[in-house]
Amino acid sequence: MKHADIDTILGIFRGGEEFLLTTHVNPDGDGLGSELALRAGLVRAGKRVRIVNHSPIPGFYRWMDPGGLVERYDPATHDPVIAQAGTIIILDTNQPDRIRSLEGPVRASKAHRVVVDHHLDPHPFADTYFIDDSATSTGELVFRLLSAYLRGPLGPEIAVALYTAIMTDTGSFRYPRTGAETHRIAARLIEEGADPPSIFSAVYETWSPGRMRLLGEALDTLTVSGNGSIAHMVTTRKMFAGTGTTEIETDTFSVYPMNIGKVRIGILFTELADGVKISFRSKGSIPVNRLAQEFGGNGHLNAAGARLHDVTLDVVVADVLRAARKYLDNTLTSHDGTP
Ligand SMILES: [Mn+2]
Repeated sequence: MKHADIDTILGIFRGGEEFLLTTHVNPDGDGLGSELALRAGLVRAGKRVRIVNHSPIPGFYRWMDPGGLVERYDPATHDPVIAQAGTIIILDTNQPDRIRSLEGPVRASKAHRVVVDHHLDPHPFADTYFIDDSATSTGELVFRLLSAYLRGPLGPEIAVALYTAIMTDTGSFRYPRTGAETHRIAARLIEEGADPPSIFSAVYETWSPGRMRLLGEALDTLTVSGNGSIAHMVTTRKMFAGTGTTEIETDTFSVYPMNIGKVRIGILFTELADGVKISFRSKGSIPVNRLAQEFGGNGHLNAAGARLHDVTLDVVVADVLRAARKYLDNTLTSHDGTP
């Protein structure tokens, strides 16, 4: 696997004409903000850029794309575009199956495939990797790239997109890896036109009453085990139907179990039409990315996820809780060296 330095990526930017950007299924603020910022920067430099995603933009992020620049993948429209793109940049994931319906066409394209990401354990499917798993967010990496590429001011469009990316992936500047550099970048983005209260409000103060009821029902399922160290919650298809919500609206629910003082591992199980999604959180040195890997997922030391297909919720919950208990043993610490 070829890990590139910043100059290699800048060379790819300068040498390219047609770029296609994409991110993971159910895109979050980091995936979308990174795409929109990078698009704006490349367009300013005279490049032709399209953003094509597997999923539509979730409702609470739709304000980020007033111009409708993010296209939803449609084979008839986009397969030729993907085939002809000179460069494809995959943002905020390093696993090809996470781009879902784009995986086949992206793999088949003759384009140069670049991954820009901050997750551990990249899969070898692209041509060039720009990965820093000590970064809070892909937005931080795009900031580094665009600061070097554009030289002058970034401007409000890029600043708002990147501030949103970093704010959402750091849990509003409180998750591990949020350091002085992250705040320096945030300060620069504010100077360039990002307004923290309005961005916070646009992302987080947008719930429907149904989403709040869904959270209430999810909290009702909260169960503490492992001598008080593990807390898990469940959301089901029935809850989504009853509250008029979808699985995307469980985004951020996984933080609630962590609010319990003694809890060191928090798990949210989300029942899907075709399986179960699991979100893991941990405190300290407990490597939930390794716990997630046991179930085919990946992520960071303190935040990770997995998706299982053709399984039932009850069986998954029992299996995962059994596996999670092993990680409470303090001798079992991370091999990946991240703080
Ligand atoms: Mn991210």
